[in-house]
Amino acid sequence: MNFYRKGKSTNQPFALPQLLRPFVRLMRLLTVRTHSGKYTGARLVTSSYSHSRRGLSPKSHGSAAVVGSGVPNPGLCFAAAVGSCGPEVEALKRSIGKLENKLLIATWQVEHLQMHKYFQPFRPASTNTKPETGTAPGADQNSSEALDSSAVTQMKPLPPAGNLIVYDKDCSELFDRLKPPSGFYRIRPKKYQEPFLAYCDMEDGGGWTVFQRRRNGKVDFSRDWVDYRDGFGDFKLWNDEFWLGNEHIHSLLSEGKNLVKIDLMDWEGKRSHAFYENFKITDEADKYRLQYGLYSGKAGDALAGGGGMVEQWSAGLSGMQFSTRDQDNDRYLQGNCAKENSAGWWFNRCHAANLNGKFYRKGKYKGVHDDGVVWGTWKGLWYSLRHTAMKVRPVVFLDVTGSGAGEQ
Ligand SMILES: [Ca+2]
Repeated sequence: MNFYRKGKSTNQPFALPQLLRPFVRLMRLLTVRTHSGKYTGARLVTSSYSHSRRGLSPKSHGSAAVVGSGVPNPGLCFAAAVGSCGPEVEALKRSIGKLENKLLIATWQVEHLQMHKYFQPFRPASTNTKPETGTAPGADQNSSEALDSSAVTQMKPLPPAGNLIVYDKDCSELFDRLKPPSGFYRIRPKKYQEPFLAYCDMEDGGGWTVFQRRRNGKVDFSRDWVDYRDGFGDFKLWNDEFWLGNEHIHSLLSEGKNLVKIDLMDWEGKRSHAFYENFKITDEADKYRLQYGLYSGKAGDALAGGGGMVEQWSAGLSGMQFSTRDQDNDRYLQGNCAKENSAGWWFNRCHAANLNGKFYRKGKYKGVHDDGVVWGTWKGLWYSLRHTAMKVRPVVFLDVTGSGAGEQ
């Protein structure tokens, strides 16, 4: 085996990585302890091998202490006296343990940031809170209207996602605890789960965890199963579009007793909404099947498929599994609704509502399929909406704060 670099520095061994240094120190210490026969303190830790060999005594250690050319044998200490190698060995072991933990956390951080493409550096708090806190009570409607209507130009950075300690299982807990401005925050619906970033809508009564958002058509929603499962989009700016991910949505909604609000806006700035009680999706094994309770609101119950029995039979989404262009779990035998509609969604044969559809840059559209961002009971199947959001909050939260505040 060749442990030496090729090229000009062929006589130089590899430089040891920083993280291995404690191991090397440990090995040196063990060797020195064995050869000298007594613990002589920190001086020996920094000694070279040749230095420490001066203390060698065949009488005290026997021939086993010398290995061939005089290279120390680190195995001796482990074999003979691993428990009595002195407090510094224990200290080194502890520092190795700490370094391993640090490495683990850093690896997790990098993975998390990569997953959410969250490479925005830390911003001072003063630039983050003003847009929200400066809003007078009662003017929320206007400010959010203004924010929405200038969707393309609004590119303010959001509050930083905070440190690694995650206290809140969803945005409603965060709202109760801190009443922060709207933005992306880390939440953890289940204790055993890794935290993830979610957009918290702290207006409209506050405490909403947003799991779907369309704003400007920048993000392509025609994607594969894995993307819809894990989540995609941008998780950084006020108007970023995203799908939180079926796995996250499943854990977020799994306790039931929630209220999902669907916010809609057309290309003239008119808004509407729909509420669904006890919105849930099952796990991946069951293909994230959709279940929900009572509807209320102004936009119509498009998830039920529309008015008549026939429509409900073919377009009602209750009980439907999730489909993507690469996983056809719909009830349309002749084709793949997800492919036809450029979206991952809970398709039947196929739908009267599909908020993940193709983003048309005006309301009415024409096409082979009704593949726009559609809420059929409000604007019909051939009108593609400009803004949508699907967000959830516990039902109990509604009772406490009396919500509904922001609805028109
Ligand atoms: Ca099919």
